[in-house]
Amino acid sequence: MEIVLHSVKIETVQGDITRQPDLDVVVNAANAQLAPGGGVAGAIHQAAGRELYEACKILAPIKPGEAVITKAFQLPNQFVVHCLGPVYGKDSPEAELLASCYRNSLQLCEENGLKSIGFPAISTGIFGYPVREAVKVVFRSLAENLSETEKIKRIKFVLFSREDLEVYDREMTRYAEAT
Ligand code: AR6
Repeated sequence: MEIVLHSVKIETVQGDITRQPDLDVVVNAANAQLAPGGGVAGAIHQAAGRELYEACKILAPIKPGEAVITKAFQLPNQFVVHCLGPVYGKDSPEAELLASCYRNSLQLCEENGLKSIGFPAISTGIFGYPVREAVKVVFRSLAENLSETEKIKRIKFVLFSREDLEVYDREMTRYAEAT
C-alpha cells in the first residue's frame, strides 16, 4: 500500500530489509553495542559483512532512542542507520524513545542528503513492543517530522510478516483518512 504525505511517498511491503536495492538507506533495529545479534541486526550484519562490524565498533555504545549512520558495505544500499529501540516494559518512556528512533533516523537521512529510507518494525521483535502500539508511534512521529524534511522523498516500511503488514496498512489507512 502507499500514500503521499507532505510530498513524501510512504509505502508498506512484506519483505526482508536486507533485500531492498531501491533504497538509499536501511534502518537496523540494533543493540546497544551495535553488534550482530538476532532478528534484523543479525540479518543486516550477515549481509553487509565484517566491515560493518568494524565500522560499528567505534560508534558503540548507543542509548535507547539514539541513531548512528555507517556505510552499508555489501548490502545493496549506500548507508545503514542503526537505531536502538526501547525494550518494552523496561526502557521508559517507551513511546517517546521509539519516536526518537524514527525522528533521529529521518534527521540523519536529511543531513546526508538521502532520498529514500527503509524501516523495519523497530522494537517489535525481541524487544517485545506490541506492533499495534508501535505503529501508532510510527505514524505520529512521521506526522511530527515530515513537514520539516526536504531531501527525503520515499519511506518504505518493510514488514517481515503478513500480520504486521496488515497492522501497518490498517493504521496507514486510518491515518490517510484523518489527514
Ligand atoms: N527484515 C525485516 N524485518 C525483520 C527481519 C528482516 N530480515 N528480521 C526480523 N524482522 P528484532 P527489536 C522483524 O528482534 O525488537 C536483535 O537481536 C521481526 O520479525 O530484529 O528492535 C538486536 O541485536 C520484528 O517484527 O528487533 C537487539 O538485541 C522486527 O523486525 C534486539 O534484537 C524487529 O525485530 C532488537 O530487538
